[in-house]
Amino acid sequence: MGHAVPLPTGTDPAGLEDVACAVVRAAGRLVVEERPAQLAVSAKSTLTDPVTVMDQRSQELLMTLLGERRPDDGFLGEEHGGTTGSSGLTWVVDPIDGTVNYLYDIPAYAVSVAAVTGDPSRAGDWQAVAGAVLNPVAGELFHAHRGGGARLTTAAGTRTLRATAATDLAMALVGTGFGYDPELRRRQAAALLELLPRVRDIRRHGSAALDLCGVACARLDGYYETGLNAWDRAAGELVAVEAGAVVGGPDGNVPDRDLTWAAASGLAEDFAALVRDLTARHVRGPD
Ligand code: LIP
Repeated sequence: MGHAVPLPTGTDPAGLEDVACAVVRAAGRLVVEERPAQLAVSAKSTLTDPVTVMDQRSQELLMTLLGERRPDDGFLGEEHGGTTGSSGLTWVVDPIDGTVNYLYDIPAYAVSVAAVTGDPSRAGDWQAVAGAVLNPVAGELFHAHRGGGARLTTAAGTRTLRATAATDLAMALVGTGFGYDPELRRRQAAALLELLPRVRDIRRHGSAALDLCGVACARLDGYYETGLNAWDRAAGELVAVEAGAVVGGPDGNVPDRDLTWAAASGLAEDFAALVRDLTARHVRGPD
């Protein structure tokens, strides 16, 4: 989660959480209700790294809504260069996290929005203050603010989230994901080969934001991935920590592109040691 970055004077984390919830709901309605039958797709980093017209429309809507509500804040989104604000807060946005799932109409994608202090372009130099992750098809809204706990709101109501009480790696259900670059995927597969016999099983849902919320709501005991950007993880990390999970990276508690992990607190020490070792030897190491 990075080192503590002071909150700008007058910051209201609970109010920022309400803003995050409101804007992800609006963007969630857009991406579900206006999803065209024929989805126009273009490639980003590789041919398997898509962006759709709905990613762009969702981000434009989020920029507009956040600009109306929080005109002095900065903005950093997956599909758009950042804008610097004057308030000391920046909104970090993934307009559709799990774009491949969205493309295939698999109901496991999310709109993820977080308000952060510090510089979200530099790992470890920012901290989430409030955030929301919405799975618009499942109608599941995960939300939290710093020091305020984490909640899941559905049509049935709102409940407080707690990560699992897991302590045994061999019984841990672990989420992960893979990058868009074939060489990275080869390395991630080599790490997975060693991990799989050491845990109960893995799940690959296709959305980092939902995987981090999965740890928060006890649907996963742990999660790890290489290659995540701030927008993939800013809100989900906060939800996980506020639900009592531990979040970290390759060294200490700072997640970054090399490694982001989250785990139930009783599992965290062993899980962190395992995924750090596998990542260092297979993903970041020499051939
Ligand atoms: C996705 C992540 C997921 C990862 C995918 C992709 P996107 O983000 O949320 O965890 O495994 O490769 O990076 O590109 O759908 O916003």
